Amino acid sequence: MRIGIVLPDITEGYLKVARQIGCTDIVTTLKGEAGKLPVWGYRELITQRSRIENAGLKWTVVESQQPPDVIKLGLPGRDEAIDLWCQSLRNIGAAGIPIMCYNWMPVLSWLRTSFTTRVRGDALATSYDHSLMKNAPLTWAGTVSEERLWESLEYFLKAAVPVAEEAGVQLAIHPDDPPLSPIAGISRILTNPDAFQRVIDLLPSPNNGITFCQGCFAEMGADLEAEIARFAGQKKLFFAHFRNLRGTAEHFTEMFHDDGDTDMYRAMQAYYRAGFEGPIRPDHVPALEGEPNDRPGYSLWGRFFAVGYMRGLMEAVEKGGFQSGR
Ligand SMILES: [Mn+2]
Repeated sequence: MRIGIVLPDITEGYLKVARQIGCTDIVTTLKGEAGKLPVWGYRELITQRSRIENAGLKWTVVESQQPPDVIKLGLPGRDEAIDLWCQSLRNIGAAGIPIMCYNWMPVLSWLRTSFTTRVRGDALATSYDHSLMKNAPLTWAGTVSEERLWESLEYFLKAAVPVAEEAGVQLAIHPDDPPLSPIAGISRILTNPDAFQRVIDLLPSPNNGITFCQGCFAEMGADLEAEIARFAGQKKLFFAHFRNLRGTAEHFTEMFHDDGDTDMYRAMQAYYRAGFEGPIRPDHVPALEGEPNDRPGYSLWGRFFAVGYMRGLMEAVEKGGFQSGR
């Protein structure tokens, strides 16, 4: 298993720090929105890859190179947008970056109702309270049904998966966060473990798989160990987000990694047992005292703490022994 990290920027200094705390992989994107002009250029990708590799790290995952809403909502113009997105995908593959993490949440993306919820020591965490979204007005997209989103996803996969196969890129779909449907009139479809099986079965391919966002699966109330085994067992778990929280999909707070409802040791054990060897990164973390909370969930010190905790868990699992399912 490889520990990846999202950095505030791909600078020499941040790359050094990533190595110093024991990360091996970088999860990042390029500037600009995918599926729109300009397409991500091959040379731009290569120079960024070189910058990361020259610092002793590996660029394993592109996240989030989102298909734009015109694709997710199936609006006129989606064919052109898919063509552009696939051009970027080809360049990503040609540049040797193996995994692309994307989601199917149009308009709202990941959603919280607070970025200032107090957790341990008054660190600032993100939280979601569905009761606060009950009166949310419709967005510009109006009402969007689940059927429409399944149709648009299938349409997209039929175009993108063959390109991904040719380009040698694994497409890893991320769950809806929170996994509730609808919110503000917009349905969500990746809200339970079986929905991921449906995506996998829609277009069976070694390049069509999932991002196992442990936080979202926990919000779903899923049996994490069973689901890790289920998807890793099919070789469809390409990338993992390691996250802890307290509560349910309707009302939860994102906690420090060692302070939530999930037994993180058992979760880590499950990845090992399933033979997962891909990249795993700490997901949302609280902002600590003394650092800005301008990118909620992505503050730096909280992530450093999470990486140290993950390395501790990995050492514990490795030394404690585990039964490999391989
Ligand atoms: Mn996630």
